[in-house]
Amino acid sequence: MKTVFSGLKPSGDMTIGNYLGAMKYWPAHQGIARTIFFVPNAHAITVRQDPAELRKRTYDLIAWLLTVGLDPKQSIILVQSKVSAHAELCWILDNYVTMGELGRMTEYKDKSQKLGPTGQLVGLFNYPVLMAADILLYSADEVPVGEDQRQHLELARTIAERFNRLYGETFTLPKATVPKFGARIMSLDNPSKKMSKSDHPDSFIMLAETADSIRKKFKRAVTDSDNTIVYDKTAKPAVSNLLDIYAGFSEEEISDIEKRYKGKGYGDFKSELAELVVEKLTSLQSEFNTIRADEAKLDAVINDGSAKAAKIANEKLDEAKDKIGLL
Ligand code: AQP
Repeated sequence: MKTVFSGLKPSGDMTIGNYLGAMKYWPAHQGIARTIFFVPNAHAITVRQDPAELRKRTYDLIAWLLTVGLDPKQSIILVQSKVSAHAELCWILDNYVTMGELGRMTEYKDKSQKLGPTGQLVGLFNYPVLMAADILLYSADEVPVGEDQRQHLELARTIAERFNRLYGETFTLPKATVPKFGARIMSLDNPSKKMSKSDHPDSFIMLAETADSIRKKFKRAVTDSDNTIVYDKTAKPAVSNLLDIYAGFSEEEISDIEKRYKGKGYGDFKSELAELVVEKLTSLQSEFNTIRADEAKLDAVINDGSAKAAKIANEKLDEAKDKIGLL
């Protein structure tokens, strides 16, 4: 049985980008693969976090994972900081990757430029190595992610290949699986930038966004110059992004949506898109609120899942340590 592994970091409130590019697709793997999903909270601290907020968001995220359909009986659900093997393997793997390779990571380049010299922390630079450790500890075959994470996945593969070549077969080579729709949802006010939960509020829609705010944000979302609903990423990036969001929530083919809006303008399209998203998110939010209210149950999910994960992770860590001569 293949292993499917993925995660979402609690660096902000979940957005529809995180949902359409990642978590929406995860439950379907249950039952047909060994499924492991995690909250990479140690990744979140590569950017300053308020401790109380970080703790709250970690619980929120676990509750969102259960809301979208992950079942702790079928999937291992863990919190990264509860399994110390992640940090330990990261240190080992740090010695099988170069500064040059890490410096080429687009996400590091983007974030470090945005944050300036005081935000260019070693942890932010090293982020892809911790991510490689996360994945390799569980012998993941497939890692379902959005397009933005593909480069990090390739680096994890390179590190695994390098280690295996030196010491013999140790790590499974992971493969990124990227969804057909929603792989890269762009910012609502700048379609050349991806939607990110740590960006400013007008750029994203949170899963917890209120109905009024969803409507306002879509109304304000930038559009392209002509008034036609046509998918063309190069000539019409803003409308194409809205079509991606529409297709992600309605599960329709983009060409069918284009046909329906032929002859109609942006006004109709944006307000109907807003209603579609309001309907979907309102129903998810009501389920989320029930699940989130029972923190003791969330603790049980976290502790049980993290204990199961630690067993798998420690075995792989011991194997790697043994191969390189660490006692
Ligand atoms: N805009 C997006 N479109 C499609 N998929 C996306 N993902 C993130 N943004 C988009 C996917 O969500 C998963 C979890 O990502 P993450 O939280 O671990 O890190 P991220 O990619 O850095 O997400 P954000 O929202 O951009 O967070 P910040 O702002 O903190 O950096 C991944 O599978 C990712 O592809």
